[in-house]
Amino acid sequence: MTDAQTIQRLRHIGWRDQDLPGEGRRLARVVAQHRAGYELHDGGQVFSAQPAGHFLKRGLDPAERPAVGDFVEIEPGKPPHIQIVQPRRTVLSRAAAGERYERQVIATNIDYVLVLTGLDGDFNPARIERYLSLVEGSGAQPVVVLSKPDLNEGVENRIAELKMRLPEGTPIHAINGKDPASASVLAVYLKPGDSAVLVGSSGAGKSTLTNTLLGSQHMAIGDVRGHDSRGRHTTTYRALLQLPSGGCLIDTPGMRELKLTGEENLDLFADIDALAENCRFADCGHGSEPGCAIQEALHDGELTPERWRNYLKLRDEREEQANLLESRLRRQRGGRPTVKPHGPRGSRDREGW
Ligand SMILES: Nc1nc2c(ncn2[C@@H]2O[C@H](COP(=O)(O)OP(=O)(O)OP(=O)(O)O)[C@@H](O)[C@H]2O)c(=O)[nH]1
Ligand SMILES: [Mg+2]
Ligand SMILES: [Zn+2]
Repeated sequence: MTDAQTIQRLRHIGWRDQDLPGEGRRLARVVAQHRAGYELHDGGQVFSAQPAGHFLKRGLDPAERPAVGDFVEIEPGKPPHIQIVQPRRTVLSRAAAGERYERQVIATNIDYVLVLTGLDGDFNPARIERYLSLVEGSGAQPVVVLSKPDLNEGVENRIAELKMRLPEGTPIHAINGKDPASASVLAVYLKPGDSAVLVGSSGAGKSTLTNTLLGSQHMAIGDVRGHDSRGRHTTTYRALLQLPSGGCLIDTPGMRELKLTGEENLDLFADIDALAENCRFADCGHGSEPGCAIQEALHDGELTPERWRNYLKLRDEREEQANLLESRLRRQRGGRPTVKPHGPRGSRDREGW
């Protein structure tokens, strides 16, 4: 097969470059990761592969291991082995839950992050802000998608509330995930060559929407609990699927915890930083100081207490995580082990979130 033919085939699975990386190795995209190994797609077929030994070394930053969305070079064999991860165009990550600082890659080489929230008991603007903070550093565009409008009467009010609260220009769509006509507004994010990842709480309707866009019942769907709209963690692994539209969509398990990595800019709250510039004292604590612009904005209703609290929470968390990241990098530079030895499952695969 000529390079042009290979590129043509890889385009079906989201390859964007005009060229192939050198060496003539076979290239494929990671479409799923299981405890037992990876599933790859080369634009023509799906096959299983194992990571090469160097990806399993202790102390290796888990973010450097192959992740769903990656284009990887493969060494043929039975099974084939992933040798090299191609440079990532974009990366969406979060910090893993637990004591030890660790970045966990959610998806790579994506153009859009579809942040899905149910308009039922799942609706939570502070959580959407948290997602958007994580998306900021990824290089991908955030799109807020509100599911289950058919279960809620106050849809317009909730959209208006979000429009006020989120940065201008953030796309917000309310769609019934079960209805193909309704879901078709997302087609602009799923054109041939585009890749998008769906994130959101368990039960938000990620797999329902995936199936609707796919036109088949590929992913399992689970009920939500009546009293709090929570899902049952039905999806347990990330899966990249080719859509009939020509785009690629990654469905993910619902996330329980969404810790910042410390690399966020929190640009989403730039208006609050600008407000604080107007405080009379440069070191204003925004408490009872005279001439505090934040207190004034809270008093005037220009800034809601809820958003202010969320900003403080995310800012402190970002700070704390940035310090942990910094000390981790310092240790790495010093050449000492960066993490305590742990079992083979410790950081390799933490699905189930
Ligand atoms: N009425 C209504 N129900 C929906 C909609 N979207 C999803 N659901 C229902 O919500 C429940 C959860 O859907 P799933 O697609 O399994 O949710 P999920 O986000 O994939 O959940 P996890 O895999 O657990 O993370 C199912 O009962 C769906 O039928 C919608 O737009 N309207
Ligand atoms: Mg699911
Ligand atoms: Zn102040």
